[in-house]
Amino acid sequence: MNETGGPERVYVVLDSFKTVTDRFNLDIEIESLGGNVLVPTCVEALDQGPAAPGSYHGSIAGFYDYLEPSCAGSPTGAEGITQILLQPGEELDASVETTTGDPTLYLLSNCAIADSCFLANDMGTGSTEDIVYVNNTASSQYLYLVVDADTNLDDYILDIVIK
Ligand SMILES: [Ca+2]
Ligand SMILES: [Ca+2]
Repeated sequence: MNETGGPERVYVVLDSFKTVTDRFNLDIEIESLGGNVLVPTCVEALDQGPAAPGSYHGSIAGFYDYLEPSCAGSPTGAEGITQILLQPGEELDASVETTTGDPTLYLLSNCAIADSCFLANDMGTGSTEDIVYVNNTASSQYLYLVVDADTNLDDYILDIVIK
């Protein structure tokens, strides 16, 4: 990831132990990351409105521990929240990667009420986690996606896919 704030030149090298004579295919993807999509409080998540699908790089350093839903194992670290809007039949695929800690991802139906947590995933003990949810109801749903942990997290990359 280019974190310099300006353009950065890097070199991709194809190397091997033998002389490569065959054809090869090299796939290179360059993706622009959005900024902070997670906010510290329910009120700010409501103000911000639904997150657009995409990949975001931000930080939740300095956020607070307001939410400790039991459905997510009562995570005692600070959390970041973003609103998600799902139309009927749409699927949310969210995944998070953090530079430190052991994140938990969960969904709230009401961002002011921790016990409105209805789906959580804390399968991994490392720095990545993902969650999948399908709106099988007949109406659109406003949900709140939360990145939380037992200890305070810092930088994150959050991918939000809605299909
Ligand atoms: Ca928390
Ligand atoms: Ca985890």
